[in-house]
Amino acid sequence: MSRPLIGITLDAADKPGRYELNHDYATAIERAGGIPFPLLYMLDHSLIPEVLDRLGGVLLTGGNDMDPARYGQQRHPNAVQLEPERERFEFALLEAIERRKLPVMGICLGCQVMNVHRGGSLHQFLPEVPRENALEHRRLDRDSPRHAVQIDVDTRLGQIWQKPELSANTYHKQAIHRLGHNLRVVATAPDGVIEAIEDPSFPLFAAVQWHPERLSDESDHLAIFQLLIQSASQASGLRTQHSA
Ligand SMILES: [Mn+2]
Repeated sequence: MSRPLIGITLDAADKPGRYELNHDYATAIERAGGIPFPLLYMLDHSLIPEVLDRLGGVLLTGGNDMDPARYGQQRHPNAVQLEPERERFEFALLEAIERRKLPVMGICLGCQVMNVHRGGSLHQFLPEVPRENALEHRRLDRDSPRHAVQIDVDTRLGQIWQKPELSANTYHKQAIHRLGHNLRVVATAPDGVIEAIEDPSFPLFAAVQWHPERLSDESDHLAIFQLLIQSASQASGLRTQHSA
């Protein structure tokens, strides 16, 4: 059976007019059994359906902070603006992904985009969010920033681990506040911060707040990409049957 093609969203490079992608995302997709395919945000949005026709699934990658006007807030002084062309593309892409229920996995910013697309909101700066036993979710100067996440194993994403807790890395200052429509929480940090979500009514519409692509040599984190590849293979198989 051939490997499914998995679209990966790109970030803006520091130099204007260039795209950027950390190798880790593509390596993780390849390790998990897919073929990575870059999704260029300067693409004419009317071509999105044609691109999605060729893909088995999509990975929404990390990045800076989206425009908080999308969830009715003013920008926090510590928020770092996401490239607006990328932001517009990702919301248009997600709209088209949902329309055809294409398998999609979000990472970090991707998780936040999926929540806000469904009408949810974000905490813009976690260090200012009062909560018990607050953890530091930003990288700061630690070499290997990690915290535990508690898993709801009775979920599509949660069942891949078959255990109630795992160790995740953490590089974010924003996180989900109000959950979007039809989404449920899959994992939380010990201080209550939402670390993974899904829409149980889709073949795969799931996201994590941490960066599993940097840990794809650990089976717990590679499993996230394997779930995307497995869902993409099933979706591609169905499509081939229908067009046969
Ligand atoms: Mn975290």
